[in-house]
Amino acid sequence: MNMQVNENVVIVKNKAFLAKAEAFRKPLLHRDIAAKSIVEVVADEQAIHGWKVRDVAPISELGRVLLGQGDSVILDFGEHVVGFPSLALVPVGSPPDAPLYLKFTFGEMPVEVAEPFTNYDGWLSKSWLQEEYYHIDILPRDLTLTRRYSFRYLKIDVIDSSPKYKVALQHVKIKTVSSADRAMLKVAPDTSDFFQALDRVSVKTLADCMQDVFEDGPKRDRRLWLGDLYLQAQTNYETFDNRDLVKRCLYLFAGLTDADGRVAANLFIEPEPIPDDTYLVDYALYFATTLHDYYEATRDLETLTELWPVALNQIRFAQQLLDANYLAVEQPYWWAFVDWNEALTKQASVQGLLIFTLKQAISLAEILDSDEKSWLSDLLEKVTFAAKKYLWDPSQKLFVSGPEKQIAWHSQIWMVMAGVLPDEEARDLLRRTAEYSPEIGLTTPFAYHFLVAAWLKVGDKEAAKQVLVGYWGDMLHQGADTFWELFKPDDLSFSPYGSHLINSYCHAWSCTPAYFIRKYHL
Ligand code: RAM
Repeated sequence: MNMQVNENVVIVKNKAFLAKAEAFRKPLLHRDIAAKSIVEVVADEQAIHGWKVRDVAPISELGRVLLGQGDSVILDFGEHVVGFPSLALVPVGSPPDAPLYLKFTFGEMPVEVAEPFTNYDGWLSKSWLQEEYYHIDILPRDLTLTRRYSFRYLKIDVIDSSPKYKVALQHVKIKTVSSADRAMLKVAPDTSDFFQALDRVSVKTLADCMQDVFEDGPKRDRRLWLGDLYLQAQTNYETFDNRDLVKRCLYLFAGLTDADGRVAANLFIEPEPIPDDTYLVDYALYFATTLHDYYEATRDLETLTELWPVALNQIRFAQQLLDANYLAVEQPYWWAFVDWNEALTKQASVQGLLIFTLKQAISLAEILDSDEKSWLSDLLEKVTFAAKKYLWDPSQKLFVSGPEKQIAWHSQIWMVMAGVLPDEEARDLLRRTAEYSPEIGLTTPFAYHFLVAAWLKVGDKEAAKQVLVGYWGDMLHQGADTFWELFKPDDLSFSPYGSHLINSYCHAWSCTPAYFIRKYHL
């Protein structure tokens, strides 16, 4: 053990765990993908963010496109890619008498290559916006970009050459990186064409987020978040089944807890794994649920035994946030995630997730024949009683949350996931909620995932399918070739960060249709 003090938190490094995580680090796999076509982005009110892409010429024409001062070209790679782009630059005209000054702009979505990033006024750092300026002193030149980019569209602007020469581009391609091995991809089930398309895009989303760890998004934040990991791992078992990567991620979190044993909500991976100083109780509980699923998928008793105390500490963390009545207490700081909805009161969701987690922990305690089982069972009884007594509104027949007794979709979903009502009543609850249509609704695929899971839990496959078709299918209709971080069908520019330019459009927590379709044979 080794104690390291971050600005706000003491980190307890478990070197043995970190060494295990390192041992499961594998070299990334590569593919070379060439740009597919020359395109333009045109304004279109019907298209998402107001821009659509139109083919201009096949890529074979690229060598004939001469670019001088102020000229630009947009290339479409035909699919979402993550990796290191390269190209050859050839001068045409007089000998180059001045450096070539280029700008590269990368877009997962058309809007990113259509609108200047100088328009960006969100609150996340603009350094996430993918653009790069290059001075090239010597031509011709084979240029490989040194940063990793995540995109489908690449815009190249010639800011300046000189009046005496222009430049032609050749061999524009990318060396992709991923830890998803396509050869290991399990065969997709025999299902409708539409569900196969959903599955394909989900698998692609997951593959592009599978890097040295399960990243949340290869464009942004490019790091390991526990909530995302929970859903990625589930989808991974049904698709690439890269168990070592899940194991690596679990050991990374377990190797970097704080002095109370809490796992951070996310980890930075380079130059070495570093926990962020953000502790979210729901994300901490997902450590236990991810471990539960990992054991279910692998029966790896050694890992379960080693990481079990870490999982228990996350339950203790949640327990500390309960009041005398065993109710989760809303905190005045960012204490739980649940969804990007500022108006959401998270009490009932966290209460439900704690119950859900306790049930899984008890099943693990049984496997391990652990003495902690009686403590966990006692806690389960108390938090379940509290949920039914204080959070159930018998007049409205809905669960309420927080001091204002807020009615949110999330609270109903999490109480269903918790199984506090018998299945039939839980199904009625979901139907009633759909009719009631709470003002506090879901904003992310992360939250919608649990809606689908809740419908499946109460045995309503049709309703689950409708969410997949209506929500993820809507993204598909809007042109998604990987699923997005944020999607509000009634507000297509929605972003919790103040600008949709910074949203991630290939986001881990959105990859779960493949999980549902494959696991539940939808
Ligand atoms: C954002 C990312 C990430 C998520 C956190 C809570 O930064 O979308 O995936 O887990 O929020």
